[in-house]
Amino acid sequence: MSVTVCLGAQWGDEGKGKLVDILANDTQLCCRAQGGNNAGHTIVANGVTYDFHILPSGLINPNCLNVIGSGCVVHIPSFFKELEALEKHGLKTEGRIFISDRAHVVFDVHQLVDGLEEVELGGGFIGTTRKGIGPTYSTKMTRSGLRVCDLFDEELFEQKFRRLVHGYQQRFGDLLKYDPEEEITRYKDLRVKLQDFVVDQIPLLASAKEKKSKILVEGANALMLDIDYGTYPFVTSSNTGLGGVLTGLSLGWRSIKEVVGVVKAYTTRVGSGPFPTEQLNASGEQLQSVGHEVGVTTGRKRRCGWLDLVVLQHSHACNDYTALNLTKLDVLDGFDEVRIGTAYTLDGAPLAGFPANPDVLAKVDVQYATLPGWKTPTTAARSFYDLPLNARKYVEYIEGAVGVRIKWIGVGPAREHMIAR
Ligand code: 2SA
Ligand code: GDP
Ligand code: MG
Repeated sequence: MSVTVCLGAQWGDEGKGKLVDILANDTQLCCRAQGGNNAGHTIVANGVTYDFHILPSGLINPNCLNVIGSGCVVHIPSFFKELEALEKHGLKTEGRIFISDRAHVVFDVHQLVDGLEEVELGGGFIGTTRKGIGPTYSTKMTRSGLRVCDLFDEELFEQKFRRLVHGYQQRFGDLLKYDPEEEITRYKDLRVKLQDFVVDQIPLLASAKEKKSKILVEGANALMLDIDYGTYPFVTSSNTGLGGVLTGLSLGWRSIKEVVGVVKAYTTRVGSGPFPTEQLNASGEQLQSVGHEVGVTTGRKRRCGWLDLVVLQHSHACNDYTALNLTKLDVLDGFDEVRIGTAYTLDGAPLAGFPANPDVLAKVDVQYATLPGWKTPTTAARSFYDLPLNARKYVEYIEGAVGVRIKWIGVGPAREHMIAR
């Protein structure tokens, strides 16, 4: 068995879905290990634009099975809604998508609580997607959550679910405007509809191992949103790095052959929290508009800035990438010069490593390298040497600073807009 893991190396939306779709061509199984439908991946294939949230991006390839692993959190009505949208696009998904019976269930009440918790934070709000991700991982950790396997015994489900809701009612009182009966009733139909999609992920992956299948793991969100290594508390509530792959799926470490860090040629972030290379100026606006930087799940404008090598070095230190995919190089085509954050200083003194404290991170000054732009369209390039010299220099600068080979370069949104080196 050989496993390739694709992980976001920055704050998300690097273009993981596109790489996963390309690699799925030669893959038998594509798995999600963590996160829920907070993720958003846009894939342009065969002239069609697909939006994925909880579903793995391997679904576009007709020969690829797809698993939503034990470490994920799933809002079941949204799962079906997304499947139906794909079917409308002509994708045949029957028999190719499975959910682990150990995955936790996101209920509507979790989504309402997500909103209430954001209000509780006042000016310090996280800027979540309000998809109930944080509350569901919280109830997982306090052991009051429900897993997919809990949905199938109607009586026990009701008991556990009412206990969960009761806990929230005690905490929020009248602020929680929610009637559990409607959701309980909805599961009468949903559990029947869901049955064929539920698997014990452990024998499924063990059998893939026996058959020496090629497996892809699609990361959701990204290392800087990791609950332990990201910019806490402005993070999501799962381990988005390599750790989350090992706990979220029963694959074992020995089978992992490649850990690909997906790196956008500049930086974006959605939601609150420090962002040292953010450009609140014309350059930031150019990145936002040329890169069409709008959230796939919430429609929020993404904050934009220059590439940050301190972030990438921290990300590599945590995930130990074996290769990188640099994406959206074409978005820089129109700039006279491009800048790269190379180091942080605090009160004039250089900082070693990436600060854990968000208040420190918010105060750092960034040192930049300025490289000449290339002012030439790159989307038609199909090999490294089709790229203008200054674009190649930009790629090599990043490769040298991170110390990891850039194996793929994205020069446009479609499948064919990818240079493999
Ligand atoms: P949550 O909802 O609890 O996971 O939010 C916590 C933080 O994580 C950020 N987050 C994301 N950042 C980038 N992209 C995400 N997916 C969507 C996309 C986002 C969207 O692909 O565009 O549509 O807005 C994503 N999901 C979570 C979030 O902004 C919070 O900072
Ligand atoms: P993900 O969450 O990491 O899968 O990324 P998203 O799909 O949320 O955001 C990436 C966006 O950039 C999508 O709209 C992609 O279609 C688009 N994209 C991916 N790679 C490239 C590229 O190399 N160039 C351009 N211009 N767009 C790209
Ligand atoms: Mg995304």
